[in-house]
Amino acid sequence: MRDSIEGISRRRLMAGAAILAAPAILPRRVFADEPVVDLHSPSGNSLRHISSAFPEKGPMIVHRTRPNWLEPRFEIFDKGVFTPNNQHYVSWHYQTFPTEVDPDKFTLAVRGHVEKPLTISMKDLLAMPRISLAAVSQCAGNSRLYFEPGVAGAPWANGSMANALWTGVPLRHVLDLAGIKPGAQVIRFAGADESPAEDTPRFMKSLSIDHARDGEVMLAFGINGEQLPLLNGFPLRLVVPGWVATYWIKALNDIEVLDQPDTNYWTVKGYRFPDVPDHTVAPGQTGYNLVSITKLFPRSFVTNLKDGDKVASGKPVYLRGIAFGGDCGVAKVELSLDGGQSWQAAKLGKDEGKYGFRRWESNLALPGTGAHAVSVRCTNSKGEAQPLKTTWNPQGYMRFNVETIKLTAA
Ligand SMILES: Nc1nc2c(c(=O)[nH]1)N[C@H]1C(S)=C(S)[C@@H](COP(=O)(O)O)O[C@H]1N2
Ligand SMILES: [Mo]
Repeated sequence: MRDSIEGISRRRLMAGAAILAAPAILPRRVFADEPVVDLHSPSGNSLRHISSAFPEKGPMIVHRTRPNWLEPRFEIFDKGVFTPNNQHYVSWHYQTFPTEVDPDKFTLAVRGHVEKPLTISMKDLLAMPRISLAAVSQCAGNSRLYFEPGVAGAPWANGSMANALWTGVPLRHVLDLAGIKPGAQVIRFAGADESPAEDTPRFMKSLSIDHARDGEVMLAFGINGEQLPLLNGFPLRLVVPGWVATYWIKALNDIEVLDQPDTNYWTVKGYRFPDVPDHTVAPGQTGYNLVSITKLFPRSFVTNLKDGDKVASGKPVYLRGIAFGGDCGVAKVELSLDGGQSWQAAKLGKDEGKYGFRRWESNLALPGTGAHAVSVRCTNSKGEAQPLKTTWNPQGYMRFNVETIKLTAA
């Protein structure tokens, strides 16, 4: 296996040198000759360059170069339920993200309200008990480009999501080694990207102690059997299965057990959305509370055809896609040709784990020639279904409504 997880070593130091050079050669004009993609945003602002210039990444749609906002073309989600590492989207808040990492020197601190503060090396971690599980990492702002009216924030199309087989040490194991003291309240996580300015808060998120000790939250060094790409948090990241990627701290080097609530900006103020049904409000609406985004919601997409495609009439059209349940598995995926009045079940593919993507497929008979709107809906194993009504909030967070594509049969 290329780049085996055990093989995190000096080889990476060599790669590090090349990685360091990459951001420096990425001014806008580099993209002049590169392909452009139209993301069909309802509010304009649809054209993006595609670049293969980023380290360990294939062709990526570039929303911002520094710090990076990169996503793959949506077609790649048709190839299988595991997103290739070189097509895994990239998002960083701050320019201070690491462009070079020496895994021999990298350490993870476990400190604060513990019996025994620890400084753990990658070698130590690689010798600890490990688990693997499939889970979707999705940015809270995935699909923000399709909010109508448009909103501020990273203008993601539908590709700031990825499913991977993650390998790492259960966080519980490391917390038990350090020994959480009685009176501890929350556990806070931070990475190697320091605060970029004195008045700018370091990027940090926290989890309750029970959640952190659930045996699934992990310190991951492996992704689909390889080491983490630098831009995805090499050499170590937090994986919080079923929760939004905001919590999945990259280049994780600091775990702090607090004996009081976490009052840092990113925990208290950042990443909140309206505390109303489906987290959906009308533009201009006021008088609601905000609540922190935590778990993922069910979503589903058609991947083998796209909006506007032409299909042959007179025979069923083969449709295929992916779905995920959020913080539990996919119970069913259904299709509708009448705007959600009636639904027919699609066939589900192999279950690779409840937090991952699940493939679905269907042979759908279109009633006659002309335009047809095809809607797809996922219901998760807790019975939560994607809403028909389009989700909207001023922050552009957590779109999860039923998606619809138009096909023309001729
Ligand atoms: N250290 C660190 N971790 C971070 C972030 C960050 O800015 N710094 N961004 C978070 C957010 S909002 C997202 S969407 C994911 C993106 O992970 P990826 O780049 O591996 O896709 O990382 C999360 N972890
Ligand atoms: Mo994000």
